[in-house]
Amino acid sequence: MTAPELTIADPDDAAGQAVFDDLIEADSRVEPRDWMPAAYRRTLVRQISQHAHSEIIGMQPEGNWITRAPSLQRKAILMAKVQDEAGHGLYLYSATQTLGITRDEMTQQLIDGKARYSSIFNYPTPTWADMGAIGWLVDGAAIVNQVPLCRCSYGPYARAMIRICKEESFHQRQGFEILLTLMQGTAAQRQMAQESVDRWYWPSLMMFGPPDDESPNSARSMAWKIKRFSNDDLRQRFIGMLVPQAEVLGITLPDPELAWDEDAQQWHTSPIDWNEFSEVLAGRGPMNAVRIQTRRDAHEGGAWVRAAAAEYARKQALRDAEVA
Ligand code: BYC
Repeated sequence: MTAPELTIADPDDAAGQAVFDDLIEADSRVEPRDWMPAAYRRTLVRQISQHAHSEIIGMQPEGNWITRAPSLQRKAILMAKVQDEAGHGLYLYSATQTLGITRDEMTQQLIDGKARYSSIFNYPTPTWADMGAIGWLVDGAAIVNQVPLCRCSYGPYARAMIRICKEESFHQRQGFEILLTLMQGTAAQRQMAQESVDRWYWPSLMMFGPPDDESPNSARSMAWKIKRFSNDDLRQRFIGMLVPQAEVLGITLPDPELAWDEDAQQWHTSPIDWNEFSEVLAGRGPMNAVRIQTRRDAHEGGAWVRAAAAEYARKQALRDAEVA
């Protein structure tokens, strides 16, 4: 697949820089053919492709439960959710392609283990309650992180995020509803829900990235209005959203120190285990190797579909040329 035709910026174009600065200052959108600094382009390729990969890898932990969902209705809902994630990945790959990289290149980086994707998808899903915890915590964190991205300065990313966020809201509610049903069930079901939240809570806090003083990309991304809020600010907002919802569920968030600090006007938490986060990012999380191997197998197994589609397109183009 070829990259869309682009005028890649002359990095020393002072007039282009001035127009770009004005667009950012005015809170307008930068579009694919606009001049943009090379580092802005690189940052977007990095963030949007990582986001796309996260959606695609994120299908695996839940896909694992489609055949085992406890009812036909649960199965249909879960299948729809996982399909939504495939769709999100495709919008995001398309948005990244507008920056001059091909989907083939991005896919190759992913299956070669060279690309990042969200740390959260390197954890296993051994119980049905994990479908609830993923929806409530993982999609919940995704919404908090992604709603501000609807106002990101890069037009194609911002527009993709609008639809994605609408679908994520549905995902979050379905997760909450799974947990609520379990919490209203038997003692064993309540225990399963709590045990799952115990496992997913801390990794979901890590989804927002390292603390602000250890986040090398934040300052520049915020100046460019790609990111609108810092990692820690969003993490705080997420905790504030969870606390009342946990009360409704009757679930305990697994942090004995969690409390609202009136003086600091923020949530006080136990220390987050950033060592665990680094291990997962370094490829040593519980499921990193399985996730990449599964994606690689799927890509290789799908080669015949790509070949068939390309051949169909070639024949179609020939037929169209004959008609013309
Ligand atoms: N996992 O300077 P920082 C979903 C990396 S999909 C892995 O703060 P930045 C869903 C970071 O990339 C959820 N890596 O970076 C799907 C950087 O490394 P590089 C995905 C992480 O970019 C299916 C380094 O750490 N969401 O919700 O300013 C089912 C330093 O970090 C993580 C998105 O992708 C992490 N958690 O901020 C259900 C949202 N955190 O690239 C749900 C879009 C940090 O320099 N992305 N790193 O080698 C973002 O908002 C930002 O990229 C981040 C990180 C907040 C994640």
